[in-house]
Amino acid sequence: MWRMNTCREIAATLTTPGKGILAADESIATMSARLEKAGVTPTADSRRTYREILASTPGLSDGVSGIIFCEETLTQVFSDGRPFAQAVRDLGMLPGIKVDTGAKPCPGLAGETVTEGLDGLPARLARYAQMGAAFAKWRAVFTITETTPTWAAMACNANALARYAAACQEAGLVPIVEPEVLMTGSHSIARCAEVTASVHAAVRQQLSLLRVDLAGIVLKPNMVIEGEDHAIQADAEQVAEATVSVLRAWPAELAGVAFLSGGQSPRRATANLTALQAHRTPWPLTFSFGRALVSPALQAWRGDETRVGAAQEALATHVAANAAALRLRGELQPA
Ligand code: 5MM
Repeated sequence: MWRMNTCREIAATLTTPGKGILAADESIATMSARLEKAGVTPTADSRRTYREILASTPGLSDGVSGIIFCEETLTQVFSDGRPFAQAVRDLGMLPGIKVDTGAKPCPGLAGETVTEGLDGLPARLARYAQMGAAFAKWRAVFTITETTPTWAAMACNANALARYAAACQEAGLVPIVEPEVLMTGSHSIARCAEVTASVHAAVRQQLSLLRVDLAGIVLKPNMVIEGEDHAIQADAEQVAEATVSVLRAWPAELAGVAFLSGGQSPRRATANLTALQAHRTPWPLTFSFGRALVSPALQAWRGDETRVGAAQEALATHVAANAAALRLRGELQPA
């Protein structure tokens, strides 16, 4: 029971009004590719330096409640020798860890993936908790085509997400549950709404079967949005309306919703987050952006130690813009 209370308290902290979550949990492969593209040689130390620059941004905790890292970062230390988890807590934020091992081809379902990482998960979670992690993250991905995602892919991924969430709560870690319907493709916003609703229904069913306490999880969904190759771009009000319509199926006890940015430009992600605040919902609607927050910072830094201040300023600016969007919640909602 104490673990359930712990999870509820951590989930409430993560979804504190006016704050969001920073996703800095790129796998070694993804992070290395992004560093290389920015002209930085990818090594364990350049990945460490980059994450320290992000986490130590002055004032970050004004708009960020928690930071998600990958396992490599959680085993690393700040340049003053403090382990990342400790340093982030000292800075007033909660450290979290991505615990899935990635989306892998799903046997039996040609072209679709299932996210793996369940083997040995309880032992890993106990270790991460001991290292100071307060929460975890697991991401399932779904691609929209004429024939996908199939019910089978939704069922497999929803079951894995629920098993992960149940294991996290047993370990006293809050699970961030991330079912991501990708923007890849030319589908309409209506098709994204239909698929996202089906994915969420599968996830809710599995969470309920495994008795996951919804007050002790954070849902991290995609916004409902057209595919990146679709001819017409929906405006922020349309995205917000479609997104909230799908989310309404979630019960009021859910601790909160923290959106991923999914490849939207930073400007569009913030505009959509702002429009979402005009909707009255029983759960807070916040951000857990990766690229929409960190891409400008990486571009500003490019591995140059004289540009650390510029990188931190870029991150702080984008965090402030999104935190400001959250603070409009009271003002934008109808009386
Ligand atoms: C930061 O990227 C995360 C890890 O991705 P890989 O394991 O593929 O390297 C990712 O899970 C991220 O947390 C979410 O997709 C949200 O990030 P965006 O950039 O979509 O907001």
